[in-house]
Amino acid sequence: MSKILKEKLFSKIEEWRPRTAKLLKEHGDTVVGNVTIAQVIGGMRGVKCLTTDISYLDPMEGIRFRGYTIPETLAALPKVPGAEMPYVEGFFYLLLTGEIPTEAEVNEVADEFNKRKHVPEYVFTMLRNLPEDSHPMTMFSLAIGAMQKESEFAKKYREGLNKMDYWDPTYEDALNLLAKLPQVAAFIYRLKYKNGDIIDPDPHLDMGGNFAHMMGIDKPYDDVSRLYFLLHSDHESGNVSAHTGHLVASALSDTYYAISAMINGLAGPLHGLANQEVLRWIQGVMEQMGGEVPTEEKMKEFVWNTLNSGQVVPGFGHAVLRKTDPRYAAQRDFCLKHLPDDPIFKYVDVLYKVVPPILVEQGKAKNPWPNVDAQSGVIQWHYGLTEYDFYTVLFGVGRALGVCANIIWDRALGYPIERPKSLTTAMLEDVAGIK
Ligand code: CMX
Repeated sequence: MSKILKEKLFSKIEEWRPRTAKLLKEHGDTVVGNVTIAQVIGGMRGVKCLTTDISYLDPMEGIRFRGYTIPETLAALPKVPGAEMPYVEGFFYLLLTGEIPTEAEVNEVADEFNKRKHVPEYVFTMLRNLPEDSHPMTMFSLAIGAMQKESEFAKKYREGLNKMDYWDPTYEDALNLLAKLPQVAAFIYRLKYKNGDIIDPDPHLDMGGNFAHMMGIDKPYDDVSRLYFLLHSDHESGNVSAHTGHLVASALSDTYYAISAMINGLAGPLHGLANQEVLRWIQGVMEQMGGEVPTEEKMKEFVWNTLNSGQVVPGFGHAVLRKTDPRYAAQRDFCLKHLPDDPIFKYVDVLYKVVPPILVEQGKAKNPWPNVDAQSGVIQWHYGLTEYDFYTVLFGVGRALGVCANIIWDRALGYPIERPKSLTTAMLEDVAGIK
């Protein structure tokens, strides 16, 4: 088995360890920020208490993966021959090492993924035996949890593992799991929506190409998949899915436990499930409109009805971003190029015009602009994936890339078990000076 990625990663780990050690040893008491009562009660919004080098989210600019914006990432990475989009495998190399891989390095990682992609039969048996109306995210989380018995980390830990070596079996677990996720996801889709008519993987295809093949969807769905997995991979480490993965792994629960938990966090409608909610909401509007694209006036009415009934407008707002999400913009560019006349894209475009001013007028949302989920479902629908309950599974395959990279680095840098402190209401009243 070729070792280029692992050796490169280890050289980066050796470079990084003294930096973290120095910060802790010589600057451990330096204050990073204060925490207010609003932050304690309000979901720790903006509290600077995590660290990651995989990606950074600027409120105005959006995400950078290892310092690269989305357009820079797409331009710099080696492309799959005949495709517009880069290899997902090469993108994972970038997340893990911070370096743009050469063609040869990408091929090596793609090879590595290919060798590890056999999904154990018991996963399929278990999925077939779940209730038919199980949500795809439940099926995905359970499938990942079921594979925990394959964990190299758990095995090595039981045998006695030096803390300095934790990262090694974590890396093995991460690659073993990531290589299998596309097939597990495609299996869930075809089991649930295509009468179990399963398509076997093609050993000659890259991750995105193979996923499209196993879904049974023609080109350019391979590029859609590559773009989708890349865009959804990482959004620094405070979001619910990334933070859940980090938190669970901090107890030295292995990658399978951590990624299964990550999927559960992603399944909430305020987080990843918003992509299915957007399509569900638009379908509701389309039904009422008899399929016609509504005027801006009519759309405003639908948006206000949603707000006035105490619901959120899915696909808009963000806890950190204060501008249009560049992940939204990248998908919009794709729509303008490949599906400009799609009726749902037209709905999404009208929403882009009407929702932000309404959210500003309502005066509650700190960010009135669309996020990644506002635009992602329309592309899936266009290529025939109309079963929107499945959309968050796609987000999950992508997010696992970033969270796995983070977990490997967590173990490499020896981050401890996470354990913040809680206070009682009476203690907060005391701090506030309330008698
Ligand atoms: N529609 C209606 N109200 C919204 C809103 C939206 N799209 N976005 C924010 N608000 C409301 C909040 O519910 C909150 O109301 P209350 O004061 O009544 O509780 C108020 O505005 C302030 O919220 P905020 O500080 O701007 O936003 P938060 O950091 O609390 O929450 C998020 C962020 C994403 C959960 C929120 O914007 C939201 O619910 N958006 C819709 C769901 C969505 O698209 N989620 C996906 C986000 C991206 C992802 O993780 O995949």
